[in-house]
Amino acid sequence: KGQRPRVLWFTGLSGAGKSTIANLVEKKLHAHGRHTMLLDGDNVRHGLNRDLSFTDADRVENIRRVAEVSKLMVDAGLIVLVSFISPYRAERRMARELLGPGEFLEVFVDTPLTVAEGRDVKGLYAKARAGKIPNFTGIDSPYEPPESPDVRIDTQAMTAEQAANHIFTLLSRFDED
Ligand code: GGZ
Repeated sequence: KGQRPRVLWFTGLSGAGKSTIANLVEKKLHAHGRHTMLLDGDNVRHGLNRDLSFTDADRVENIRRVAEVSKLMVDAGLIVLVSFISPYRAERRMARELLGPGEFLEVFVDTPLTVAEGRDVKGLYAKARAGKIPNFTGIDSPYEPPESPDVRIDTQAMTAEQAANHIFTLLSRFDED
């Protein structure tokens, strides 16, 4: 259960909690002996995609490469956890279509802008409001929320640990389909 190679694609605003939850899900998968790969800005934007900025075109290219790399990893038998804002519906759809049927699960980490900005753990929203970070998602760059995500996490209604448990349970259930 929960063995099948596929991509768990986390999308949501900066500071929504994507990476925290993805890391907890990965721990659970490891505890159950599964092989995983977690792709996020920390390990991708500093390496493979270090030539890319946050313009519309570069975000599109960021997500395209991440989708292609994810596909290679799924083909290698991994469960891939992808944690990027991935703000555009068209690019998320492209990723879904690139992967095989049932291999792409969209996880919407639904934290409203007011909440993410209110937390502002890294102080990025304050900088963006002050005009020091141009094209910041939610401020002067759009975020298009998923219309029918496979999983929606209301981060105001549950802890990150509860969210991770929920996703882990759903993963085993998706395997039965
Ligand atoms: C949004 C930005 C920006 C701009 C730097 N807009 O909270 P973080 O810091 O750790 O996560 C954000 C991360 C977003 O990169 P992604 O590769 O996930 O974005 S996308 O999918 O849209 O390509 C934030 C930081 O990078 N960051 N500048 N302008 N977030």
